[in-house]
Amino acid sequence: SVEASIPEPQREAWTKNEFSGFKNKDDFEREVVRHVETTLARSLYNCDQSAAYSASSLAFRDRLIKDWNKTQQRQTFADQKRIYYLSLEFLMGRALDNAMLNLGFKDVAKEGLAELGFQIEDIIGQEHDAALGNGGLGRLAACFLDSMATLNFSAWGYGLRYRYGIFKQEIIDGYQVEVPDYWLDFNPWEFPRHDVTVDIQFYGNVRKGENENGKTVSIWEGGETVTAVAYDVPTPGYDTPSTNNLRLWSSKAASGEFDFQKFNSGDYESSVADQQRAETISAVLYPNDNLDRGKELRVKQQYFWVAASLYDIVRRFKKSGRSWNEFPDQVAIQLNDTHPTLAIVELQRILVDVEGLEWDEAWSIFGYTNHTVLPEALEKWPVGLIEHLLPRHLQIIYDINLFFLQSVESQFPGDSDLLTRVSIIEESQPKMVRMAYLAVVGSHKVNGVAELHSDLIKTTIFKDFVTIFGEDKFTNVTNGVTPRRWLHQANPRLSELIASKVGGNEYLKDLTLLNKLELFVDDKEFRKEWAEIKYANKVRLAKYIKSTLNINVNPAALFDVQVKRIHEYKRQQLNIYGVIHRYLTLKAMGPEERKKQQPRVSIFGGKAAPGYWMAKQIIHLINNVGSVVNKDPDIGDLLKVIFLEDYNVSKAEMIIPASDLSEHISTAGTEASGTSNMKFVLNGGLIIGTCDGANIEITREIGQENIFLFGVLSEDVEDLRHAHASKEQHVIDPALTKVFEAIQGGMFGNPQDFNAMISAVRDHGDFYLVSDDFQSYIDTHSSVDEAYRNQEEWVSMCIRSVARMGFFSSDRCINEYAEGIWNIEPLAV
Ligand code: F58
Repeated sequence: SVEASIPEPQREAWTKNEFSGFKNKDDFEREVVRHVETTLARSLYNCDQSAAYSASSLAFRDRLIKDWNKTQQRQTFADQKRIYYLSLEFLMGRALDNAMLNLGFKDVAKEGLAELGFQIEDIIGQEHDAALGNGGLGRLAACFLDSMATLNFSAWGYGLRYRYGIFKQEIIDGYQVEVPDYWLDFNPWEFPRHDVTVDIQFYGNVRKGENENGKTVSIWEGGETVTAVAYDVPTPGYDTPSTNNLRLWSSKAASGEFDFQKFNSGDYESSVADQQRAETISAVLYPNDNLDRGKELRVKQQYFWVAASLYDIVRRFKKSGRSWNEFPDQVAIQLNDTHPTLAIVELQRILVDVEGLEWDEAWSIFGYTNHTVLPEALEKWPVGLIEHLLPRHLQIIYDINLFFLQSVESQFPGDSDLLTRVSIIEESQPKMVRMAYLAVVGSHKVNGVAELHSDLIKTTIFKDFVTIFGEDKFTNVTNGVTPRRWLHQANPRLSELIASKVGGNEYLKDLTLLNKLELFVDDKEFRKEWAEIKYANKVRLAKYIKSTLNINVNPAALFDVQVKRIHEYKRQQLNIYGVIHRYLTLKAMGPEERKKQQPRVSIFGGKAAPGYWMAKQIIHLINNVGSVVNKDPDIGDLLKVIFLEDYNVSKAEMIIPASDLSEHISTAGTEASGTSNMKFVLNGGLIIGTCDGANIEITREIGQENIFLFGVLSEDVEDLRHAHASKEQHVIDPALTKVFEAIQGGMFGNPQDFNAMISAVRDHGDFYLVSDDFQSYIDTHSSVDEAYRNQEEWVSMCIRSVARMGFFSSDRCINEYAEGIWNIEPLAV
């Protein structure tokens, strides 16, 4: 505010004393020592790796916050449109390594730390992942923050500051066990803003009354108030001073909620109950991927976060003194899935009830990104639940629906089936609010995340809406990944080798420059260096496997990796059945023939949602197969099966660069995009995959001769499912039958444990078409083995693929959103 700014005459004293952060190695060391001795109150006699990590992070944080301040000042001064990216998940991973690289000071830090007695890798390894997300959707949000800052867009992320992120996974006796992930003990990357708070209401009643200007409006008087406190996380761009803000809200009891009377009279428990209830809202991330469980606490989280964020956005807008009709020129809000859809309703409430404006739906503010067509993942909330928790919002939802259905009726008179189909309220028992429909009606653009997926939503879940709103409302923005984290940070040696051929690090800001690599595909020396780097990355992973699982794997074997959330649609079961088939085949061979086979290491990783029983059985089977195969003397190095515990972002950074082949094998039409497929190819691995999600566009870019595609096409999936359902007994692929017989014969532990998995294929219609795809999957793996035998050619395929991956940068993706959805230009630095 104006009152808080320093008067002109004293400003010189400020500017001359401005702290500008370290600029060289000596400065850096001084800052680290200062933080160890003062901020941490320790000394050189008491400085372990954890203290060195803390102090290094604080030194970098000091620099970041300077850039952050300047960026915010520049954006405020420019007074242009801002992007607000609303996401319930931001899967950021580690920050220190990223800050060092984006700021261009990793070498300085490395030398400085060495002089102080530490190795930089050890220090980086101390950091706890910021794991505020489930999987692809959350990681996409993190890549977008990196790209928006790198491209100098004025952008804010808004999310929730969960006290517990995604659980940590332990594997005990082959089973997944969940352990809470309390990550906030020491988090140098956030700035609590105890002065930035918003009071959020829940429950209560609605009545008619007068607003501040004497206008009659609906007034909502909440029955419970919870305070949102802002925590700011600076997010630096690469090679630019732009540092954007990720604002995460934390819930606490509204002041005055703590009941001293109860406390003094000895009723301690109920006096803290209110406080606990408030804090519960931001306590924990829901660990389901692609499943909507319809829990009240989840809607509470959503409204709490959306209301606090909108209040903040509106407050910032009003400070500029503009009139409301300029709001759409100043604000673009992207809804990451339907989780923030209540923002549409909340904005309407602010405009109509609080600001007293006329009802107007035609504001082009919201864009909605859809990430799934799976019906079980589409959010629906019981009308009664919304009515109880947010009574005024339910009225507004009914109003939005009424206006919408009236316009549909006038466009298509008499089509009552259509009205029933598209109504935001599903007339079921109980009635439900269809959040995806609300998001479509309330947004000016709806995008899918890969071409196939964007086409599919137009012909399936949103078909009627295309008829009503026209094609233009629906668009595609194929996902991308940030090459800073997923190449430069994760694979420094490859990044350096590439830079030496494509004209330096510029390619990290314009990934299409990778195409210069094509010139070196036939360069023997280059291929050799390339192969050496892959081998070194595999050695590193092999060491990790040895140290965590005590299993020896041969780094010269083909590393075949599938790491992602465990889900039937992603088909880890197809992979493990394939592994069993390979094992049976090897066992049936004579020793001479066996020697000719390509050695393989099958590596799995990923978490199952705690309540997803079938996914947990899949993990169990993988581990059981591993414990049989890995100690079979007939097999030796020919096949190893590894399940890596607790897959997360920082482990992905180690695993992805070490892969020869990765698996992206979802049933066609089920994986909206996938983003790890892009990361694997970018790191010089080939992929085996179905014609699904972004695999299709990867094929278009890199050429079909460089990818191993198999399986049915999405247009055939429905028919196949119908055919299964109509048959008495589903005829299963003969090779798969042998696999099932081995499991049921007890080869991999108690067969009972896997009855449900087998039954899903044999007796319940094989919804994910495991049997239909099995033979072509096995055959394609044979082609992989054959291709891998010719190492020179294999490496050429890898290099060619990397050279053609420019399209999959999240920078391209953000530029497409900026132009096609947000209508915003970057801010000159
Ligand atoms: C993922 N969705 C898609 N959802 O499955 C994947 O194909 C896509 O590449 C990615 O989004 C990015 O677009 C996803 O990760 C979740 O984890 C949700 C979490 C909250 C509950 C519903 C699922």
